[in-house]
Amino acid sequence: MGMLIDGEWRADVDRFLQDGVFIREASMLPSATAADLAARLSERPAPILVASLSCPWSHRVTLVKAVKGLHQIPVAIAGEPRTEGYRLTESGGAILGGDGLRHVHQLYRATDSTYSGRATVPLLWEARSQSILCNESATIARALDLASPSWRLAPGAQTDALDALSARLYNGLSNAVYRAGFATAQNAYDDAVTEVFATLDWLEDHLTTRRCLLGQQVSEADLFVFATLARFDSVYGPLFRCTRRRLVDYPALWAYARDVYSWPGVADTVDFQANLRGYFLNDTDNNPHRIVPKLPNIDWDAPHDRAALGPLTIWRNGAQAAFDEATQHADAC
Ligand SMILES: N[C@@H](CCC(=O)N[C@@H](CS)C(=O)NCC(=O)O)C(=O)O
Repeated sequence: MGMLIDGEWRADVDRFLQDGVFIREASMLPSATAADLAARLSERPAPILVASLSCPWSHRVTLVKAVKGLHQIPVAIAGEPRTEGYRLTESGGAILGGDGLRHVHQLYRATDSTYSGRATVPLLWEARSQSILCNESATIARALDLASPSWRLAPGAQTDALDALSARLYNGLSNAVYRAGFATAQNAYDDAVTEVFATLDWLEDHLTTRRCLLGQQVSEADLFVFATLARFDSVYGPLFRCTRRRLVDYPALWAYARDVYSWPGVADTVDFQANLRGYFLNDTDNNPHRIVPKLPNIDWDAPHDRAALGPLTIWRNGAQAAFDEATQHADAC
């Protein structure tokens, strides 16, 4: 793994575990607010999003960007092989324009020459100031939503409800799969995996009668949970031992995941092979020989048959409006 200590890359410092339980470090860089970031996103040149194809926190942000049609925000991809943490792909380094930019940790050091902490993605990079504006996916996602104002994935009136839902799904599912996968003690694994499946059972129940997490309304919560569901059967089952059931064994949840997958822009953000490689080639604690498994065919394009639960809606100008499934709701930002 490795991380930065006083601005120096230290390969010998590993992920943080306490009594066999994996603890994800909170984003350590100071961040502008989502509203300030949204204003910066309308400047030209726009800040650059640095994201990894396999990382679910990056995926949350690229999903919001795609569904809101924010094509003008450039993306630099950080990907495999992971030497000194996330490495920038050649095209990613070129987009960032820095000669000799190879690693994400260099962006952190440029921002704060004495930074101590993990060099995580996603992040928003501002070329003019040569600094990271934000390294927290939830804030970046809200900023992108605000930057494209004609409709909202996280309307102001619903942010408290969405924050509570996000916290529940983060603790019980999206981060709990990592607690299962990175556990180094049986009881830590048992606790995590119990939470994962209790949360999936709750989602199955909730989504049996609702098209989306907020009823019929498309929201950021659907995109956030989708980033985890899209990795469940290929990665979190086989690699992180979340094996009690598969996503495809949950009729409503699996159909819901395919419904979200069919929304405009979503499929283009998903790279199933990059997900597999990103985890199986780099998590050498769980997969020391770096063998990438062959998986059964999973048909994400199968009809989801969820229209009977009602038409999808969006939050536009303080009211529900139809989500035209064939059109991107793009804004020029
Ligand atoms: N709070 C961050 C967490 C992001 C995060 O943990 N990203 C992982 C990739 S999936 C990462 O960059 N890990 C590298 C490391 O921890 O060294 C967010 O949601 O933006």
